[in-house]
Amino acid sequence: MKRVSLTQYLVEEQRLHNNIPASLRLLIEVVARACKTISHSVGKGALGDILGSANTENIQGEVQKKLDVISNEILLEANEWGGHLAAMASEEMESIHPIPNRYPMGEYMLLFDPLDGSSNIDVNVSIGTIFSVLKAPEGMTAPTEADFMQPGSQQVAAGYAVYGPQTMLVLTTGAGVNCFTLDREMGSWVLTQKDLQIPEETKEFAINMSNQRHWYPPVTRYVDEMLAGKTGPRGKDFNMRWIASMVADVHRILNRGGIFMYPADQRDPSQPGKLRLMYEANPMAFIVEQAGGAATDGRQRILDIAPQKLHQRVPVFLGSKSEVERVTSYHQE
Ligand code: P6P
Repeated sequence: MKRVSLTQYLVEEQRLHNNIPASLRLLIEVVARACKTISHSVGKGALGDILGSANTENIQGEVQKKLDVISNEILLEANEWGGHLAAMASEEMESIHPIPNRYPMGEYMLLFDPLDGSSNIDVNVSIGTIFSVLKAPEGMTAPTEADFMQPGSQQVAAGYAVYGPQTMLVLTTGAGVNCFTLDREMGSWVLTQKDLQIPEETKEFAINMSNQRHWYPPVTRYVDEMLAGKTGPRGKDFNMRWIASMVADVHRILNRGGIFMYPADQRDPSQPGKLRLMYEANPMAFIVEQAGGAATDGRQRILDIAPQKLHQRVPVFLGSKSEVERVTSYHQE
């Protein structure tokens, strides 16, 4: 494949699809640069005094890792000055982060999970950054949380960086999904996979099986049928993977198919699952749909959900279309 940089790709996409105006291109390039910085910090490990707990808690009541806080700061500082954003929101911050008055306010709003899968940091397993871009409402002067309450179908861009054996950036602006690999020697993102397509069929599922006794019947039925293998109702054997890092699990599914599930369960009916709608489920659902897959909460398209709260959680079923449709149909019965 001819070597194409992220910037060249974005400029050429704008010519082709007119869906990446200069301010959005700047936003994507700034986020991509921040992910390079995060990758550098992640890569230091114990050599960089970045492992372990920050001895603080985030809005989710989760103990923050040092890298959660560092990554959040990197994204905030990188995006404040460019004039492309009106506000930001993060898994690591209770309320929205308006652009400081000393900088011009832009037309976009950026949401992110700065370091997803952080329980894996200290054991050297792939983690990642997830981001979502919404347009600021016309005429907005002082951003509020209400301005962020837009369904995922309103996203103008979404992506993630995965910090694994390679550092990769996966991006959609609504015209397919493309993947860039970080060339560490040149410090540049290079287009390495174009127009990723998730295989419609699969033999691989991803779920945390330790929650099995808490699942609702549709999920139990769906998983039991796969576990029954060749002699069961599905007539084929399935494999299971669970990295406990959404970015890594979704990246595998984008490349070889599969279904990722984090369902609601009977432990806490008030909490519909663990994953957050605005900066985990929505961006991943946009990417997965753009790659020919599907993403529901068990009943409706994730991208159709009308958000009520910035940090609201949602059940997630995403990946190969035929499997997502099947498990979703079990919820309708
Ligand atoms: P569990 C990471 O903490 C995360 O938010 C996702 O990245 C991941 O898919 C999920 O939680 C793992 O949850 O309950 O298996 O540890």
